[in-house]
Amino acid sequence: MITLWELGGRNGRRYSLFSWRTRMALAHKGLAFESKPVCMSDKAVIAFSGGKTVPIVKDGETVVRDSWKIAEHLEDRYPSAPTLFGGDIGRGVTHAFNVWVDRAAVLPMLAVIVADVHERVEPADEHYFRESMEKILKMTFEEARKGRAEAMSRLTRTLEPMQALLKRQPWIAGAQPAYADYILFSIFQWARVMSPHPVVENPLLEWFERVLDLHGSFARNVPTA
Ligand SMILES: N[C@@H](CCC(=O)N[C@@H](CS)C(=O)NCC(=O)O)C(=O)O
Repeated sequence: MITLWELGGRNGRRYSLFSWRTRMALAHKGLAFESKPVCMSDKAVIAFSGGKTVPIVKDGETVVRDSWKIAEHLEDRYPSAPTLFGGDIGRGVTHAFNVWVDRAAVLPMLAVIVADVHERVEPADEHYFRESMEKILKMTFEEARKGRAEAMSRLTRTLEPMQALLKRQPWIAGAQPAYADYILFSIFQWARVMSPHPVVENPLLEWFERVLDLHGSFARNVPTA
């Protein structure tokens, strides 16, 4: 049995974008797992991992922290299950895409949804979440709310290359979905779970719906905003 430690929000929401990458990777590989929701501010429960972030996976006796390392672990440990990367070159290119999404797209999405996320974190996390996110964004949540339209334009500009790509091929990974799709998907699922405002436009929206349908609608049927 595989155990996944991840952020738990109000009403059973699972809102860590990085853990959505892991969730999708596990579903892609056909692996069952047990979810252990944790509070962002409670570092004691995840101290066993040697770090301060989730997702963390325990697979047998092996503990792996960091969504990218977890994806590599699953690919290496379960080579006969459907591939996440499609070989060594695919692994390298997917890693490049992982770095691009983390460096270019995560903060623009955070700026759009942060105040909505704050309303849906566990009460025990409200203070910690506000303090750490306001520091990262260098603005208050009140300023973030006021600047939402501008943040949305910045996000749309950032994602324009992906809009163009998805006019030409059905999946980020090409002819079939793979881990690269789950990397981009994670930021939209984060918004879907924690914000009532729509953030996805066509053709990204059609692609997003296709990802939600994957693996028996695994990501569709979850608590959302
Ligand atoms: N590079 C890491 C990033 C993990 C990460 O930042 N996780 C967030 C939740 S989405 C976290 O645990 N934050 C804890 C904190 O900020 O104290 C990964 O891909 O797993």
